[in-house]
Parts: sequence; structure tokens; C-alpha cells
Amino acid sequence: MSTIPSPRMFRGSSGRLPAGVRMAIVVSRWNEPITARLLEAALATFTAAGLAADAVDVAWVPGSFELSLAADRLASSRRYAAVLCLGAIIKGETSHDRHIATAAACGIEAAGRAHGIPILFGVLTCETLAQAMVRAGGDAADRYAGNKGAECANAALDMVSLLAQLPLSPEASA
Ligand code: DLZ
Repeated sequence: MSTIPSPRMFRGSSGRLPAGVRMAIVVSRWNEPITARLLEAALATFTAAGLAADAVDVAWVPGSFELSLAADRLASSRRYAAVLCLGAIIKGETSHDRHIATAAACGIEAAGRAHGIPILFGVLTCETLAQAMVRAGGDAADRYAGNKGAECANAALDMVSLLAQLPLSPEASA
């Protein structure tokens, strides 16, 4: 009976990071009561993964529309293993929210591919402030349970560890 060869499997983990790794977070001041909670949970997640406070840099931007430009600049410095983008876009009376969300998502995605590092989309796109508050930890006893800032930080840890395992392009490894 022939045995089926098993494929080589790559899988990231959100465990502890090696020493020397630095992270950056870009956070939007718009809806700051929400984004400050996302930031707090992201920082707590990085601390739990062994990152010292001085291994994380935080840049505040006016709104989610500006997240990708700052993330692009931080990524181009080559100082960081990943950049988190945190924001909260809440629907208003016009279609403004959709234009901001589309620009933020496209800009963040493009910056990640341009620089070859994980640039994470931690932007809430909600109908109401109440919905956003729930996704920023709400009034749960554990402020970080269900908090999208913590999820985003975990995704960054996961991607950093995955990319460390994946083969480099021939040009990069030459
Ligand atoms: C202008 C605006 C509006 C109406 N709503 C939001 C929002 O819900 N969330 C957010 O992060 N930013 C909002 N902004 C600000 C824009 O992102 C941006 O800062 C301004 O349009 C200036 O470019």
C-alpha cells in the first residue's frame, strides 16, 4: 500500500517573539474613546508575548483615512517586524464612512505588499457607536476579551512567525 506524502506545512503562532523584534502601531484619533481601547488591548497582547514597552512605537493620526500613509512610512524605515493600524469608522448620515473604509483598507493592503511586512487592518467599520464599543471590549470584566485590538496584535504575531518560516525570494536570499 502506497503512503501519501505529507506536504510541508507552515503555520504561524501568536506565541512569544524572539528578542530584538520591534513593532509599530498607527492609531486614529477619530473616535478616540474606542481606538484608545483597541490600542490598550494591542499593547497588552504584545507585552504578554514578551515585547518590552520600548520595543513598540505608537503613532497617532487624525483619522482612519491617514492610517496607511503613516504605516507606509513606518514600514519603509525597516525598523519593525509588523505595523498595526487601529481605527474606528462609524456610519453617519452620508456615505463618508464607506469612502474612508475603502481608502484605509486599500492603502493598508498596498503598503503591506509594497514593504513585504505584515501591516494589519485593525479598523472597526460599524453601524453604531455601541457596536464599536462591544468590539473594543465593551463592559466585559475582561477588557481584552472580544477586543479587536488584541485580535489584531495576535494576527501580527502570527504573521511575523509565519513569514520567518517561509522561503525568501532568490533575490532576497542571495
Ligand atoms: C471625517 C471623518 C468622518 C466623518 N468619520 C470618521 C470615522 O468614523 N472614523 C475615522 O477614523 N475617521 C473619520 N473621519 C476622518 C477621516 O478619516 C480623515 O481624518 C479626514 O477626512 C481628513 O483626511
